[in-house]
Amino acid sequence: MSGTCSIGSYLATRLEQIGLKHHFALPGDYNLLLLDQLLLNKNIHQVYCCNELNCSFAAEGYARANGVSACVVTYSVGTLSAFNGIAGAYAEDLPVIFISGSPNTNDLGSYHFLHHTTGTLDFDYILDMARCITCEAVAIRHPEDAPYLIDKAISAALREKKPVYIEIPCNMSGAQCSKPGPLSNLLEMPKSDPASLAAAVGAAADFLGKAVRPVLLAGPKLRAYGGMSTFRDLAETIGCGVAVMPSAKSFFPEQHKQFIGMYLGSVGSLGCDEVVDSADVILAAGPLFNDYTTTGWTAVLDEGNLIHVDPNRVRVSGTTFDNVFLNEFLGELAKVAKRNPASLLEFQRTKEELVKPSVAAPDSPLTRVEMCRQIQEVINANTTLLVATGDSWFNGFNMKLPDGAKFEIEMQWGHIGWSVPATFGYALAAPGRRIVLMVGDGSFQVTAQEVCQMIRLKLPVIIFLVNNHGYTIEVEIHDGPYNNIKEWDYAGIVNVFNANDGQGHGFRATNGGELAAAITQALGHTAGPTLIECTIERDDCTKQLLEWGTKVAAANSRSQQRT
Ligand SMILES: Cc1ncc(C[n+]2csc(CCOP(=O)(O)OP(=O)(O)O)c2C)c(N)n1
Ligand SMILES: [Mg+2]
Repeated sequence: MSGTCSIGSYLATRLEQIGLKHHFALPGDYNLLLLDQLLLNKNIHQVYCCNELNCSFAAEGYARANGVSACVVTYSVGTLSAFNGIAGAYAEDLPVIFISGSPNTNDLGSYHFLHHTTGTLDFDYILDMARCITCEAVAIRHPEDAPYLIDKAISAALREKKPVYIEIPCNMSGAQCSKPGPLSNLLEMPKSDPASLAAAVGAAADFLGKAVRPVLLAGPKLRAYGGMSTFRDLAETIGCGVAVMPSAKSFFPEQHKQFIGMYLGSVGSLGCDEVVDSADVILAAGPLFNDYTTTGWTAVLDEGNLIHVDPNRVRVSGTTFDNVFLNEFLGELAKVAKRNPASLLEFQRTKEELVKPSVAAPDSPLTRVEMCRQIQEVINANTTLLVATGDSWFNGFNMKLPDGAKFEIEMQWGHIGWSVPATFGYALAAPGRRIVLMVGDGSFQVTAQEVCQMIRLKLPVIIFLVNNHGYTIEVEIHDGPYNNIKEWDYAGIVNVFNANDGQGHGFRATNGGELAAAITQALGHTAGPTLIECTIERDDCTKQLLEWGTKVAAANSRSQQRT
C-alpha cells in the first residue's frame, strides 16, 4: 500500500474501488494528461460523448443503474455545459463524481490571462458555481493534498447521494501523491442518533396505531437512501394500501397485492387518489412534493396527517425528529407497527377495472393508444423503461410493470433532452437488461447526437420516438407559435450516425402494422440501437396531460398575493 502514484492514478483507483466500470469523458487541453492517467487503469473504460451536457446526463443515467458514476471534462467551457446535468443529478439524488481538468497552477498567481476563461484573472468562478450544485467541491492546488481532497469529495457523494466536484490542474494529474489505501472508511454511512430514532419510531407507531385507514406512499428518495426493501417490509407488516409517487414508479412492485397505484392527485391512477386523500395517516417515505407532483398544488396532503420520512429526519404530524435516517427508521418501524389493512380493503371495494384498449386495424393511422398498447407488450420483467419530459411521462405512468421491470424519469429537474444521453449511460451500466426509451420529438432534438454513442458501443436500446409534431405538453399548458418545431427525418437520422461502420436501425411507423413490424425487428437486433419513429397527430395526447397541464398552468399564472 505504501509508496506513491500519480494523482490521476489515485483517482482512477478510487473510481474503480467504488464500483465504476466506466467513466464518461470529453477531452480538452486542460484534462488531456488526466485522461491519459485514467486510461492506464484497465479496469475502468473511458467512454466518450458528443458534448459535455450529454456527458453529464450520461453519467446521471449511469448512476441510476450503478449507484454512482463519474464524468471528466475540460475547464470552464466544458464544465459550464456539464453543470446542467450535474445540477439535475443533485435534484434527482444521484452521486456523480464530476471532474474538471483545470489550468496550470503556475498561471494562477501570475498575471496570466488564459484561454477558456472569461478573460479576467478570476480562476475560482467555476469552483464557486460548483458549490451551488454539488454537496462537496474541491480544487487540488498541491499534490500532497490530493488524496485527502479526492477522498473527501468521493465520500461526501456516497454519503449524501449527491454530485461532487473535483478540479485537477493540468500540471497535477501526473504529479505524485501517496497511494490509495482501502476504501473502508470512505463507505461509512452515518447512523441515526439512537434516542432520536427511538422517539421517532415510538411517535410514528403510536400515530399509525390510532389510524383508522393508514396508507403508505413511496417517494423518489426511497431508492437513493436505501429504503426500498425496508419500505416493503413495513408495508407487509401493516398490510395497508401502498401508493407510489410518479418518480418512485417501480420502487414498490406493481404486481404486489397491496399496490394501489400512482398518486398524482386527480391525474393519478384509477381509484388511487380517493384512497390516499381519505386516509387519516399517510406515511410518505422519501417524498418530494413540488408543483408538478401535486398537480399544480391541487393535491397537497395535510401535514397533520403525514409521517414524512426524509433521508435524515422524520416529521410525525408536524413534530420533527432530527438525525434519523430513512432506512433505519423504516426498518425499526416495521418491527413494531400493527396490522391495519383497511385502506387496501377500501381500494379493493371501490376499484374499477381499466378497459384494455382494443387492437387497431394494422393499416389505420397510428394513434397514441395503439402505440402504447404495442409498447406495453415489449415491457418484460427485465425491462427498464425510461421516459422523457412531455407526454411520454404520462404514457409511461400508464404502463403496467411486471415484477423486476424498472422505470426511470427525471421529473424533479425535468430537462428536455435528458433522456437520450441518460439512456446511453444507463444501458452501459445495465448490459443484461432490455432498455426502452419513450421520447418526444422536441426532447429528442436537444441531445439526439448521443444515439451515435449507442451505435458506437453496439447497445441494443429500443427508442420509441413519439413524433407528435411539436412540444405537445407545452401546447396543453399554454399554446403559441413557439411550440412548433422543425420536422426532422427521425428514422433517417440513424443512418447519418451509422456512417460506414454503425449498425443502428431506424424505422418510421405511421400505422399499427408498421409499428408491429418495427418492434419485431428491434427485438431481434442486438448489434446496436433501434429507433422507431411513431408518427401521431399533434393533439393526440393523454387525458391526464390535458388535466395536469391545465392545473399546472393555473398554478403558474397565479397573480402575486399580498400576505
Ligand atoms: C431545457 C428545457 N427547456 C425547456 C423546457 C420546457 N419544456 C418542457 S416539455 C417541452 C416540450 C417537449 O416536447 P416533446 O419532447 O416533443 O414532448 P411532447 O410533449 O410533444 O410529448 C418543453 C419545451 C424544459 N423542460 N427543459
Ligand atoms: Mg412532441
